[in-house]
Amino acid sequence: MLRRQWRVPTYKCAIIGPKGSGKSSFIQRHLTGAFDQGYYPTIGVVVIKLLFNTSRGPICFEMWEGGTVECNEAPNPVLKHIKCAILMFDVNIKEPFSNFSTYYSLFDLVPSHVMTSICCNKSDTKTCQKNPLHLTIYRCTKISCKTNFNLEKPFEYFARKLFKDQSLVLIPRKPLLTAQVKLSGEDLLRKKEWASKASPEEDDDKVH
Ligand SMILES: Nc1nc2c(ncn2[C@@H]2O[C@H](COP(=O)(O)OP(=O)(O)OP(=O)(O)O)[C@@H](O)[C@H]2O)c(=O)[nH]1
Ligand SMILES: [Mg+2]
Repeated sequence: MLRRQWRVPTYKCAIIGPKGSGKSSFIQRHLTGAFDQGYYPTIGVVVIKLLFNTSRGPICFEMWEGGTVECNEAPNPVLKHIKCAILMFDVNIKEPFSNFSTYYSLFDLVPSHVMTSICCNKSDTKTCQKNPLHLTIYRCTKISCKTNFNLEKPFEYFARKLFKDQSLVLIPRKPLLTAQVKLSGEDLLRKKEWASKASPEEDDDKVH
Protein backbone atom coordinates (compact mmCIF):
# COMPACT_ATOMS: atom_id res chain seq x y z
CA MET A 1 0.00 0.00 0.00
CA LEU A 2 1.28 3.42 -0.92
CA ARG A 3 1.74 5.74 2.00
CA ARG A 4 0.99 9.39 1.42
CA GLN A 5 4.00 11.51 2.28
CA TRP A 6 3.18 14.21 4.78
CA ARG A 7 5.12 17.39 4.27
CA VAL A 8 5.57 20.11 6.84
CA PRO A 9 4.75 23.49 5.27
CA THR A 10 8.10 25.23 4.86
CA TYR A 11 8.73 28.92 4.20
CA LYS A 12 11.89 30.77 3.40
CA CYS A 13 12.66 33.47 5.98
CA ALA A 14 15.54 35.93 5.70
CA ILE A 15 17.14 37.28 8.84
CA ILE A 16 19.07 40.42 8.12
CA GLY A 17 20.63 43.16 10.17
CA PRO A 18 23.86 44.91 11.08
CA LYS A 19 26.89 42.91 12.17
CA GLY A 20 26.73 41.70 15.76
CA SER A 21 23.04 42.48 16.21
CA GLY A 22 22.33 38.87 17.27
CA LYS A 23 21.06 37.09 14.14
CA SER A 24 23.03 33.86 14.74
CA SER A 25 22.24 33.93 18.46
CA PHE A 26 18.54 34.16 17.65
CA ILE A 27 18.71 31.13 15.31
CA GLN A 28 20.84 29.10 17.73
CA ARG A 29 18.49 29.82 20.62
CA HIS A 30 15.63 28.36 18.60
CA LEU A 31 17.68 25.48 17.22
CA THR A 32 19.52 24.22 20.30
CA GLY A 33 18.23 26.33 23.18
CA ALA A 34 21.79 27.50 23.89
CA PHE A 35 23.11 31.05 24.15
CA ASP A 36 26.78 31.89 23.67
CA GLN A 37 28.24 35.10 25.05
CA GLY A 38 31.12 34.90 22.55
CA TYR A 39 30.92 36.61 19.17
CA TYR A 40 31.63 34.47 16.09
CA PRO A 41 30.84 36.55 12.99
CA THR A 42 29.00 34.66 10.27
CA ILE A 43 30.93 34.36 7.06
CA GLY A 44 28.82 34.40 3.91
CA VAL A 45 25.29 33.02 3.95
CA VAL A 46 24.04 30.37 6.40
CA VAL A 47 20.82 28.36 5.97
CA ILE A 48 19.20 26.59 8.94
CA LYS A 49 15.75 25.04 9.23
CA LEU A 50 13.68 25.76 12.34
CA LEU A 51 10.69 23.58 13.08
CA PHE A 52 7.81 24.74 15.28
CA ASN A 53 4.67 23.14 16.59
CA THR A 54 1.62 25.33 16.50
CA SER A 55 -2.02 24.91 17.49
CA ARG A 56 -2.63 24.43 13.72
CA GLY A 57 0.11 21.81 13.22
CA PRO A 58 3.83 21.99 12.48
CA ILE A 59 5.48 24.73 10.46
CA CYS A 60 9.06 25.09 9.28
CA PHE A 61 11.00 28.27 8.61
CA GLU A 62 14.11 27.98 6.49
CA MET A 63 16.29 30.71 7.94
CA TRP A 64 18.71 32.47 5.62
CA GLU A 65 21.19 34.57 7.52
CA GLY A 66 23.13 37.19 5.67
CA GLY A 67 24.80 40.43 6.69
CA THR A 68 24.19 43.73 4.96
CA VAL A 69 27.05 42.98 2.56
CA GLU A 70 25.50 39.72 1.31
CA CYS A 71 22.06 41.33 1.07
CA ASN A 72 23.34 44.14 -1.09
CA GLU A 73 25.03 41.74 -3.48
CA ALA A 74 23.47 40.93 -6.82
CA PRO A 75 22.17 38.31 -7.47
CA ASN A 76 20.99 38.13 -3.90
CA PRO A 77 20.49 34.54 -2.62
CA VAL A 78 19.21 35.60 0.81
CA LEU A 79 16.26 37.67 -0.31
CA LYS A 80 15.29 35.61 -3.36
CA HIS A 81 11.75 34.13 -3.10
CA ILE A 82 11.40 34.95 0.61
CA LYS A 83 8.03 34.67 2.29
CA CYS A 84 9.04 36.56 5.41
CA ALA A 85 11.93 38.54 6.87
CA ILE A 86 13.25 39.37 10.31
CA LEU A 87 15.09 42.68 10.55
CA MET A 88 17.38 42.54 13.55
CA PHE A 89 18.69 45.56 15.46
CA ASP A 90 20.90 46.04 18.45
CA VAL A 91 19.40 48.38 21.06
CA ASN A 92 22.64 48.24 22.99
CA ILE A 93 24.50 50.55 20.63
CA LYS A 94 25.52 53.91 22.06
CA GLU A 95 24.04 56.12 19.35
CA PRO A 96 20.66 54.69 18.45
CA PHE A 97 19.89 57.24 15.78
CA SER A 98 22.98 56.32 13.78
CA ASN A 99 21.11 53.05 13.24
CA PHE A 100 18.29 54.68 11.33
CA SER A 101 20.03 54.84 7.98
CA THR A 102 20.77 51.10 8.29
CA TYR A 103 17.16 50.51 9.25
CA TYR A 104 15.76 52.21 6.20
CA SER A 105 18.32 50.75 3.81
CA LEU A 106 17.44 47.25 5.10
CA PHE A 107 13.77 47.93 4.66
CA ASP A 108 14.39 48.98 1.08
CA LEU A 109 16.00 45.61 0.37
CA VAL A 110 12.90 43.62 1.31
CA PRO A 111 10.10 43.53 -1.30
CA SER A 112 6.91 45.24 -0.07
CA HIS A 113 4.72 42.09 -0.26
CA VAL A 114 7.03 40.20 2.17
CA MET A 115 5.93 39.89 5.81
CA THR A 116 8.45 41.56 8.09
CA SER A 117 9.12 41.53 11.78
CA ILE A 118 11.46 44.16 13.20
CA CYS A 119 13.27 42.91 16.27
CA CYS A 120 15.21 45.17 18.63
CA ASN A 121 17.55 42.71 20.30
CA LYS A 122 19.60 42.86 23.53
CA SER A 123 16.74 44.37 25.51
CA ASP A 124 18.32 42.79 28.61
CA THR A 125 21.12 45.37 28.66
CA LYS A 126 21.13 48.49 30.82
CA THR A 127 21.76 50.73 27.82
CA CYS A 128 18.49 49.51 26.33
CA GLN A 129 16.46 51.08 29.12
CA LYS A 130 17.77 54.51 28.14
CA ASN A 131 17.67 53.81 24.42
CA PRO A 132 14.57 55.13 22.64
CA LEU A 133 15.22 53.05 19.50
CA HIS A 134 12.50 50.52 20.24
CA LEU A 135 10.00 53.33 20.81
CA THR A 136 10.88 55.20 17.65
CA ILE A 137 11.00 52.29 15.24
CA TYR A 138 7.51 51.52 14.09
CA ARG A 139 6.26 48.00 14.96
CA CYS A 140 9.49 47.03 16.69
CA THR A 141 9.39 44.00 18.99
CA LYS A 142 11.78 44.15 21.92
CA ILE A 143 13.53 40.82 22.25
CA SER A 144 16.51 39.32 24.07
CA CYS A 145 18.36 36.22 22.91
CA LYS A 146 20.19 36.22 26.22
CA THR A 147 17.13 36.07 28.45
CA ASN A 148 14.83 34.33 25.93
CA PHE A 149 12.51 37.30 25.94
CA ASN A 150 9.85 37.44 23.18
CA LEU A 151 11.88 35.12 20.89
CA GLU A 152 8.81 33.27 19.65
CA LYS A 153 6.97 36.48 18.70
CA PRO A 154 8.18 36.88 15.07
CA PHE A 155 7.38 33.24 14.19
CA GLU A 156 3.99 33.37 15.87
CA TYR A 157 3.18 36.50 13.87
CA PHE A 158 4.28 34.86 10.57
CA ALA A 159 2.49 31.58 11.31
CA ARG A 160 -0.76 33.40 12.15
CA LYS A 161 -0.64 35.19 8.82
CA LEU A 162 0.38 32.11 6.83
CA PHE A 163 -2.28 29.87 8.39
CA LYS A 164 -4.79 32.75 8.40
CA ASP A 165 -5.57 32.18 12.06
CA GLN A 166 -5.14 35.04 14.52
CA SER A 167 -5.70 32.75 17.50
CA LEU A 168 -2.81 30.42 16.53
CA VAL A 169 -0.20 29.86 19.25
CA LEU A 170 3.21 28.22 19.19
CA ILE A 171 3.39 25.12 21.35
CA PRO A 172 6.55 25.16 23.45
CA ARG A 173 8.89 22.23 22.96
CA LYS A 174 9.26 19.86 25.89
CA PRO A 175 12.65 20.22 27.57
CA LEU A 176 14.98 17.40 26.55
CA LEU A 177 16.71 17.22 29.91
CA THR A 178 15.41 14.56 32.23
CA ALA A 179 13.38 15.95 35.08
CA GLN A 180 14.74 15.79 38.61
CA VAL A 181 12.70 13.14 40.43
CA LYS A 182 12.46 13.13 44.19
CA LEU A 183 12.57 9.57 45.53
CA SER A 184 10.59 8.66 48.60
CA GLY A 185 12.07 6.52 51.41
CA GLU A 186 10.20 3.49 50.03
CA ASP A 187 11.61 4.09 46.51
CA LEU A 188 15.14 4.32 47.92
CA LEU A 189 14.70 1.00 49.76
CA ARG A 190 13.44 -0.67 46.57
CA LYS A 191 16.40 0.79 44.63
CA LYS A 192 18.81 -0.71 47.20
CA GLU A 193 17.04 -4.07 46.93
CA TRP A 194 17.40 -4.10 43.12
CA ALA A 195 21.04 -3.15 43.39
CA SER A 196 21.76 -6.02 45.80
CA LYS A 197 19.89 -8.47 43.54
CA ALA A 198 21.79 -7.31 40.48
CA SER A 199 25.29 -7.80 41.88
CA PRO A 200 25.31 -11.67 42.29
CA GLU A 201 24.37 -12.06 38.59
CA GLU A 202 27.30 -9.91 37.62
CA ASP A 203 29.53 -12.16 39.74
CA ASP A 204 28.23 -15.25 37.87
CA ASP A 205 29.64 -13.86 34.63
CA LYS A 206 33.09 -13.51 36.14
CA VAL A 207 35.71 -16.14 35.24
CA HIS A 208 37.14 -17.67 38.45
N1 LIG B 1 23.49 41.02 26.05
C1 LIG B 1 23.10 40.39 24.95
N2 LIG B 1 24.01 39.98 24.04
C2 LIG B 1 23.59 39.35 22.93
C3 LIG B 1 22.21 39.09 22.69
N3 LIG B 1 22.10 38.46 21.50
C4 LIG B 1 23.33 38.30 21.04
N4 LIG B 1 24.25 38.84 21.88
C5 LIG B 1 25.69 38.89 21.72
O1 LIG B 1 26.00 39.70 20.60
C6 LIG B 1 27.15 39.20 19.92
C7 LIG B 1 26.87 39.03 18.44
O2 LIG B 1 25.90 38.02 18.27
P1 LIG B 1 25.70 37.24 16.88
O3 LIG B 1 24.49 36.40 17.06
O4 LIG B 1 26.94 36.56 16.45
O5 LIG B 1 25.40 38.45 15.89
P2 LIG B 1 25.19 38.37 14.30
O6 LIG B 1 24.15 39.40 13.97
O7 LIG B 1 24.91 36.99 13.86
O8 LIG B 1 26.60 38.87 13.78
P3 LIG B 1 27.21 38.68 12.29
O9 LIG B 1 27.13 37.23 11.93
O10 LIG B 1 28.61 39.19 12.39
O11 LIG B 1 26.39 39.54 11.37
C8 LIG B 1 27.55 37.91 20.64
O12 LIG B 1 28.60 38.20 21.53
C9 LIG B 1 26.29 37.53 21.41
O13 LIG B 1 26.57 36.80 22.58
C10 LIG B 1 21.25 39.54 23.69
O14 LIG B 1 20.04 39.38 23.60
N5 LIG B 1 21.78 40.18 24.78
MG1 LIG C 1 25.87 35.72 12.51
